[in-house]
Amino acid sequence: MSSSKASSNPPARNHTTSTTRNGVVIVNYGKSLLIEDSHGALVRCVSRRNLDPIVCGDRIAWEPAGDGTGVVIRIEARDSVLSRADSENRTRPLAANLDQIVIVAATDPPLDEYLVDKYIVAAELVGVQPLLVINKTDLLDSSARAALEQRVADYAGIGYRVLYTSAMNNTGMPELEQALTGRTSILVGQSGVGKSSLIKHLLPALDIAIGKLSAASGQGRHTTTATTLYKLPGGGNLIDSPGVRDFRLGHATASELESSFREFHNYLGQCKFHNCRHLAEPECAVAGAVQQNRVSPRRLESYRQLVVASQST
Ligand SMILES: Nc1nc2c(ncn2[C@@H]2O[C@H](COP(=O)(O)OP(=O)(O)OP(=O)(O)O)[C@@H](O)[C@H]2O)c(=O)[nH]1
Ligand SMILES: [Mg+2]
Ligand SMILES: [Zn+2]
Repeated sequence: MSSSKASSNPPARNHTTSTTRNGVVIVNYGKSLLIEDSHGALVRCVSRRNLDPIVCGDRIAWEPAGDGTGVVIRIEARDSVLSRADSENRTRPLAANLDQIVIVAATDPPLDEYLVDKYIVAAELVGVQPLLVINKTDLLDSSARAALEQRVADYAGIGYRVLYTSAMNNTGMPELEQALTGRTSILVGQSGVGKSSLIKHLLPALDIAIGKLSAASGQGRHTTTATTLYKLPGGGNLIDSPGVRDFRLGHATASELESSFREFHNYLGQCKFHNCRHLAEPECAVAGAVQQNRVSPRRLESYRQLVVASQST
């Protein structure tokens, strides 16, 4: 995927004046947003009213308003965008111009493989690499660790990279740092798995208010309220996002869904029915692969749940 900067794009003819500047969106608070200008300065901006929703990571064009703030006048073309469906099934962008989706999970809160699968499908649909990070390994004794590795083996077995970390005792940080350097990554996952804690380790200078809110509320929940982009000291960007209880995929066709399960690829086109959807059809090659232990039954179940969910929308 290209990571070309907005400044290398040809300028659009409309709305461009001599005062137009480039910037990258650091955080969108709703009413206002913070952008980083081409000199690295943070500028508070508002969006021109006719613009589509602006998200973290967007490359934008803006104009100074004269009082130290700015007005975003254009969103540059996106290389990639991670989206979700809202409760009314409208597709909502979450972050743009990503190279990698880092799915953070733990055993506290419990590992939710269906959620992990949905993020992997989202990454496959966006065309960016997923990386699975299992955090809080300090909480696991050797038998709990072995049981967890067994559950995660599905992912490693089909070629997804899995890293084990502990933000508590600093395990796995060099590997994580290496996987993030030079890229734009977003950390996603349930609330409380340790996304912000990992970022704090990677960016010790930043005072992320980890756990303050959870301590105050006693809920341990939603300590991160707005998706925010941080610059990594070794190069690259890391986007922290608020934890979710659920993640609903944006619209995907049946063929997009089956293609997003990479271990199905060898079997697609080999089912008895050319339009087999691998639900309950006879002589389904994907179901056959499950019988032969070549495909995980749990992954096929996730696929089926996603097909059924996409039919009901
Ligand atoms: N034992 C242990 N606790 C951790 C670890 N990482 C984070 N925590 C704790 O888990 C809690 C949640 O951590 P956060 O970093 O706020 O989690 P988050 O994923 O950013 O949560 P949201 O912002 O709500 O999505 C805090 O109390 C952290 O101290 C870890 O590796 N081990
Ligand atoms: Mg957080
Ligand atoms: Zn089939």
